[in-house]
Amino acid sequence: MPELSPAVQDALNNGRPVVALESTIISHGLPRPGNLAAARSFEALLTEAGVTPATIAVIDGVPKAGLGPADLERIATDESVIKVSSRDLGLAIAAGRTAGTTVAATSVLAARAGIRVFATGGLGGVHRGFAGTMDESADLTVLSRTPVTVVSAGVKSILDIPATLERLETLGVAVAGYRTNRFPAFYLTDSGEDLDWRVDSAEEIAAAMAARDELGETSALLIANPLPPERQLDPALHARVLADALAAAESAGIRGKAVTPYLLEQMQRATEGASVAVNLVVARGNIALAGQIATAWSARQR
Ligand code: PSU
Ligand code: MN
Repeated sequence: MPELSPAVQDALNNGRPVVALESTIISHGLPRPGNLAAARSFEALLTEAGVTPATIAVIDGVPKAGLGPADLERIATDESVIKVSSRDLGLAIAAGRTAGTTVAATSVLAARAGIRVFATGGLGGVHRGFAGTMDESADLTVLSRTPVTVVSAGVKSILDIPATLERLETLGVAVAGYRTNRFPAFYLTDSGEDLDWRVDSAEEIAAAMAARDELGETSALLIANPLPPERQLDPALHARVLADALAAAESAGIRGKAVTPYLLEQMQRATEGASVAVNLVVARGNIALAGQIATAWSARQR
């Protein structure tokens, strides 16, 4: 559990680098039809770097790490694919469903498979207006008890970032900026929030992973990897469209797991696709760094 593809099985057996990739970004985060090409390009980035990609999803009730071409296409194109967090996994498996896995669900399956490094675009977190809705992503609580290294461009800028950082601290999730002391904000390079820890190389991150193992640490290590400033969404445009998206979600009464996909889609529409282009740059940068970390980790095990 989960079922490993032959390539993932072989790489794990031989101590070669593997990176887990989430699939909700494919099924619910990026718009069709470009999402399929994006999913393929995420895997190719790793393969070209000598790292085995393990895209994680649930296919007809079978949790899988490493998808074949038909499974990847299904996740990207089939309208009946649902979004599952870790709490949903058992129910989705028993019901034979096909699902994209969030950061929370992907982390749980990656950890079960023995995959140490995982890449996403931007983590979930505490939503703005939390006091009224109590909407906080299970990504945070699951990472508090799942020993994976997650590479993410901070958390999505649609969220309450200072509150999310406070929760990460309370929950015992380790956070370090990659070549920065500032927490990134997904579409934006800098959230304005300071970080206590900065790491500058994949080897340094692998060393921290080893030290955390020695301690018996069971929480996640979050590596916050910012966009280059010249690639970020224009901050003025971002502020304007985000305000509109939040207002639209409020008046449409969007709740629960629909909130994040709804807000991302509103941003896509309002920026005429610019936010999608930035989302792809974010995801690719994180996947490339995750590949370097997995490579440094596997070299340490020899
Ligand atoms: N990163 C992206 N796009 C996404 C997500 C992350 O670039 O769509 C997904 C992840 O799967 C993350 C989820 O776990 O959004 C958060 O959803 P929620 O807020 O409902 O927990
Ligand atoms: Mn939520």
